[in-house]
Amino acid sequence: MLTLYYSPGACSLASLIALEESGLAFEAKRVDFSKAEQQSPEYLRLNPKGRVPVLIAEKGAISETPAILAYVAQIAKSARLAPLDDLFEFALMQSFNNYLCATVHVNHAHGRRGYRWTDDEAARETMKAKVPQTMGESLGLIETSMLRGPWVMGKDYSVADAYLFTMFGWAKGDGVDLDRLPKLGEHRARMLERPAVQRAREIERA
Ligand SMILES: N[C@@H](CCC(=O)N[C@@H](CS)C(=O)NCC(=O)O)C(=O)O
Repeated sequence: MLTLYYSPGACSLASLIALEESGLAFEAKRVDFSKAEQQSPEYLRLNPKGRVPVLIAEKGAISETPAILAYVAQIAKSARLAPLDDLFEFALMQSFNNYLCATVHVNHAHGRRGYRWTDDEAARETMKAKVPQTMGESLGLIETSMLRGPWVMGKDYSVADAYLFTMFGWAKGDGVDLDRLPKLGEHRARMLERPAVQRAREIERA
């Protein structure tokens, strides 16, 4: 049995959606950030990074969203959550997911988690003020050059869609002008129609 540790509103939503899409049996365990549970000794034993998500699989723990998404897609082959038969297309999906992980997510974190990079309060405010621009630019690049449509990889849905949905869900709160991202808005609407997405959001709300 797989166990996913998640926190509502966090990037772990992408992994929750992927697991719901996969049809695999899994348990979702909530990590309460308001109680700093991600820093508890029990949680740090599972994921010493002190972050969500972490997926506990038979052989051990997997952290980092792109790794979890690729693993889920690979072990649930029949759910067709990645272009598993085409190594080049798979690499492109990984390229997309890593852009979300290493650039888009980091842009977002500069707004709420600036203390990771500086102790200087004024510098943190400057970083925060930059978020609408950096998030707007990176999502703008996805809108114009990376999202093939209707899904990220073209006609076939993949775990990259779950990840994009999660990151785009932060855009409004980050002060991004959503009117400039119509394709992403349509992608979000398509995602919201998927039963797996609805179930994952219910888990977050419960
Ligand atoms: N690169 C990691 C980032 C994980 C991450 O930063 N998760 C955030 C939530 S979106 C977290 O756990 N934050 C808790 C904290 O900073 O204490 C991934 O993609 O999984």
